[in-house]
Amino acid sequence: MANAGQKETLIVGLGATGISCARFLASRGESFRVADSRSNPPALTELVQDYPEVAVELGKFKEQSFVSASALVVSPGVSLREPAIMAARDQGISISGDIDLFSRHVQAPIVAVTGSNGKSTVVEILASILHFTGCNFGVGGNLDGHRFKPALDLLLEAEQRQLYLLELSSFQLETTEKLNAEVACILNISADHQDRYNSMEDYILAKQRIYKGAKHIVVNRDDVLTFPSRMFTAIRWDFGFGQPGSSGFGLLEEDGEQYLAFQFEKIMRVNELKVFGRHNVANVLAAAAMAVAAGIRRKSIIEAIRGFTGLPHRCQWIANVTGIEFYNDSKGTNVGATMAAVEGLGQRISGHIVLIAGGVGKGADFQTLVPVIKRWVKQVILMGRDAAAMAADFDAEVQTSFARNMQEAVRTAFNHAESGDAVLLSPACASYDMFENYQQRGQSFVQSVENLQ
Ligand code: UMA
Ligand code: ADP
Repeated sequence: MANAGQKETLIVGLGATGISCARFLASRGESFRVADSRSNPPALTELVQDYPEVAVELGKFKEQSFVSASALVVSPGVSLREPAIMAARDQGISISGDIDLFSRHVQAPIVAVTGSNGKSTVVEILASILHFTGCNFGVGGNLDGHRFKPALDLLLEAEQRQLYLLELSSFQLETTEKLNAEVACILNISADHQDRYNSMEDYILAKQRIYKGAKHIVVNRDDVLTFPSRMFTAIRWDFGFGQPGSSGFGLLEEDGEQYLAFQFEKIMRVNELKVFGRHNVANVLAAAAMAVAAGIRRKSIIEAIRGFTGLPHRCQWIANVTGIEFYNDSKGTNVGATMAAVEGLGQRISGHIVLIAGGVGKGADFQTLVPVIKRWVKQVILMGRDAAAMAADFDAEVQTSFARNMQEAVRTAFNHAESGDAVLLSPACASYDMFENYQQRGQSFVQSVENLQ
């Protein structure tokens, strides 16, 4: 694809992002090479089939190859601290990611969400709000399930879109110089991916990059880490559990009843929501604030949140077996998510929770879960690679037992529960030690519950 002697862009990573970058650069007639440290990356067959002339380097990254590129486009799963990438950076070679390319070439406004937890839920609520407005929009980014689409694939669609809705991870934001979003929001920040970052500060700074060049920013009044770390000229909106001011959404109480409120006005009863837990109230308020910032009328916002029933694998009710309720929160992959799920469910049921947790801990400190567990949980069943490390962090402060697989975990949890209790799968960990992904883990839970009946 390249002329002899001409330097090419190097796409680093050949997963969903890498192949989307290849499609995008090819569509623009730009020359590129690809490197992936895996021996058989997921999109290899597709690349070889569609772009047989493109050079692919597999296995350990080679510094020489990186420093001889004209630019690097790095996939989110690859750390910028890889020595070959640092060497390229030292040589002044431009380092970007797919979201950077997206923001440079997009022709319609971007509405973007990041945060440690709740991103997919907020994107889903926003998508349903946009449906009510009749807006022709595209959705993509760090999503999975039915909305999965790498951002750059959106720019190759034939359709002209009026708006793009993006879920962004801290990994994607690390390589994004300036997003220039119409509306950008950080939902919340709690510890995650501490195996990738040197410190919590690095993780927060990565998330904060979403605000760069934004016209409107939306912050969480209850989480100062979501406030911009630098002065921005953007219009600022907010959401939170307290009474709202003139710039956003919150809650108001009247005659013992809680209402969602915009500015000084009640808009609907919290009880009318079909999703449960304070975290979901926060998600609804955040999506509503982002929608207002995007100029959407209140009628569409209210209609959409009234009908929103939540996403699979997020605090999803599965079954009642002999008076014991089973909930699947397989997407609870960090401590903050599991805390929210336990609190939300604990407040809803008359009995106690039996919690199934464990998997790949990503360097988290599980001690921070202990107060919430002590308040709501009678027994924790641990499984997966970091089960013993989690038990050590709990320091005998909570009742724990171990299981070798999901069926055993569900059976043990069932034996510990009684009528009025709930069994909750909310692992606080990634799933890839035992499952392909969190969906497969959730399905395994559902199947194991069915096997009880
Ligand atoms: N990898 C290597 N060597 C390489 C390249 C990747 O070992 O040379 C490994 C990474 O360490 C990682 C895996 O391969 O474990 C996948 O990395 P990738 O960059 O190829 O990932 P993609 O397939 O492009 O998927 C990414 C997001 N995944 C990650 O950031 C890990 C997807 O988010 C996203 O949907 C997709 O881009 C399209 O935008 C998934 C995810 O798990 C849902 N995200 C994390 C999360 O939500 O916690 C951040
Ligand atoms: P993300 O896309 O950021 O991973 P999801 O919307 O998929 O977030 O929700 C993942 C899990 O995070 C849920 O199953 C729930 O346990 C928890 N969660 C969702 N929203 C919030 C929130 N606003 N605050 C804390 N935890 C949350």
